[in-house]
Parts: sequence; structure tokens; C-alpha cells
Amino acid sequence: MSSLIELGRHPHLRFDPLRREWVQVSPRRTERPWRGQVDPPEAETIPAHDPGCYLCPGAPRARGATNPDYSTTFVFDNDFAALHPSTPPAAYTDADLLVARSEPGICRVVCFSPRHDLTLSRMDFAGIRAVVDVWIDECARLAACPEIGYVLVFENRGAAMGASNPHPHGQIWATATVPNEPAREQASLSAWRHAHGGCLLCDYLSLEAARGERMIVENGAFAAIVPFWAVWPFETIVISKRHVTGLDALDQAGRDGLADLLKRLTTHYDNLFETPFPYSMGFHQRPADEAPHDEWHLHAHVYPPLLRSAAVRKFMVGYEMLGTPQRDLTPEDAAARLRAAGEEHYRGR
Ligand code: H2U
Ligand code: ZN
Repeated sequence: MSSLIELGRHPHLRFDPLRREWVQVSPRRTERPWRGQVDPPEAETIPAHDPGCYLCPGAPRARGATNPDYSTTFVFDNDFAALHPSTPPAAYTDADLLVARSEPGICRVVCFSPRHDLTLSRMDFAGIRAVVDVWIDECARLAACPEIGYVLVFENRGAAMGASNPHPHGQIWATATVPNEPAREQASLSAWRHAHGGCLLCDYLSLEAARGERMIVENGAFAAIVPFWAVWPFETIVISKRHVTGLDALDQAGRDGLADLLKRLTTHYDNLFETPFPYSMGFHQRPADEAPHDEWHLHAHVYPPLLRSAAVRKFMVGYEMLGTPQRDLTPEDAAARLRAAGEEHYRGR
């Protein structure tokens, strides 16, 4: 068997056991010249309150509602929801090739803070802890709806990831069926359990704790790691140290640990290029049905697009779309750089 150091000097493939597909790693490709898109820097000075922002306290939303004068978090039904709870059942099949079915669902928007100018990295622990509670309460409420089979909590942060507004917020989409990504992971987690008797992510976490080289941040309840099979340049996976199947199974220490970890991890990100780091982040957990789903292990994926600087991002195009996902620096290099970015936020230095 070759060593990882040896392998890491040359292009190679790594296996993602959650998605059960290969990732191509092409180390040192970031040395190539860049004459492509350069993103404008994200504004660093935004007002604490913006009367024109549809997420700020007391502000009017696009479809006539007015936000309350909230002081911690605020959740509302998305005014432009992608899914609706009352969608009537329907199905269509033609020659086994044209297959469709109706999909009821509920879309919620979660404002993390009344402050327009903050990010998770710059909110205080108590503020993030309140967001964790809201996520869990919403998951429980939505999972109890008879039409709902899965609840996905996520955040798109930053214009580079398509967020519509800098105000700190996330979304929750609850759907009748299990979406593609968690469905795929569920099959992998079940298969691992049958083949090895344990949990894939429990086993992976203990391996990474022993190796150390891809670990970024940890506390008693959670760890953030650049996965061995990361696709995005500075991708991380946030894994619960206890084998819990969903956000609702987190006890007080677990909720505290998640809030602490999210603040520290997002600070590492911001510090890397001294910019409010864009990313898409979301939680994968068991489906909202009655089954125990012991195969499930709560985790979050953080997919940030920045590659070389605040201005140059990774595009998933060409070979990634048509062949295999590909990355330009090794996960071990990415982890070392993220760790070195430190936990004292650059704006407070
Ligand atoms: P994103 O920044 O991730 O796009 O999330 C903002 C969501 O807020 C988006 O889904 C909703 C949009 O539909 N929204 C409202 O529900 N009401 C509004 O007045 C504007 C935006
Ligand atoms: Zn705002």
C-alpha cells in the first residue's frame, strides 16, 4: 500500500463512502494562471439595520406582511415557497421513461438575528444557541405534519452562493419525500451497517480523531473535518460525536456544542481570506417517519466555493459536470490552511 503523502504528490482518485462515488484530486493545480471571473469583494460595512431589507425587524416583506419587532430569531413561511402543503396527490408515468409525481411541502425562512450586519461567525454564542433551538423546534413541528417525510435545514451564505440578502438567515424545506442527497446517504449508511455492523460516521470520526491531519475544530459534542473525499476546496463535514439520528436527539450539551462549533468553524473560514466566507451548509438527519432509523448519524456539510482568494472561486463545470468531481488542492493542505487561519476573528484583531 502507498502512503498518502506519496499519493498526494500526484493526481489520484478518492472514494466518498457517503455518496458512494469517486472524487479526483489534482494537487497543485491552483498554480495555473487565472484570467477568469473575479468576484467583487463582499461589502464589509453594512448597516446594523436596513429599512429596505425584507428580513429586518419591523420591515415590510415583498408580499405585504410586516416583520414583528423581533429581538432574537424570527421564522416565517417563505412568501415565495417552492413547495405547498396542500398540493393535491398526482402521478404520471409514460413507458417507464416519463415519470412524475406531485410533491407537497413547507418552506420556512429563519432569521438568525435582528442585526442585519452579522454572520454566524460574528454572532455571540447565545445568539447561535438560540438559532440551534429554533432549528430543532421547527424540525419537530414540521416532522409532525402528516404530509411531511423529510426536513432539511440549510443556509446559503453570501452572494457567491446565491443568497438573496446579507441579513443572517437560513431556510428549512420540509418535503413529502426524502431528497436525493440524504436518500443516497441513507442507502450508504444502511449498507455499511449491514457489512460492518457499526455506523459509518462513528467509525470515520474515530479514524479522523486518530489521524488528526484533517481535523479543524472540535469540542465535547461535535467535530469539523475536511473529509478525506472533499470536493469543494475548503469543504468540511460537521459530525456529532454521539450517535444521534437527528437534530431533535441533541441534549443541552449537544446543542451547546453545535453552537460553539459553528461559531468557531465559520471564524476559521472568514479568517482564511479575511472576507465574510460564502458557503452552503445544511444538516442531514433521519427522515420524518415513525421508524427509528438507527443507521442515521446527524451531520452537516459545509460547501464553500472560494478557491484561491476572496475573489476567485471554484466552478463545478466541464469535467465535474460531465465526468467526475475534481479538486485542486489536497484535503490535507486545505485542512492545514483552515486550521492555521485561527479562531480570533480577523475583524476583531
Ligand atoms: P435566500 O437568501 O437563500 O434566497 O433565502 C431568502 C428567502 O426569503 C428566499 O427563499 C424568501 C425568498 O423566497 N423571501 C420571502 O419569503 N419574503 C420576502 O419578502 C423576500 C424573500
Ligand atoms: Zn436585514
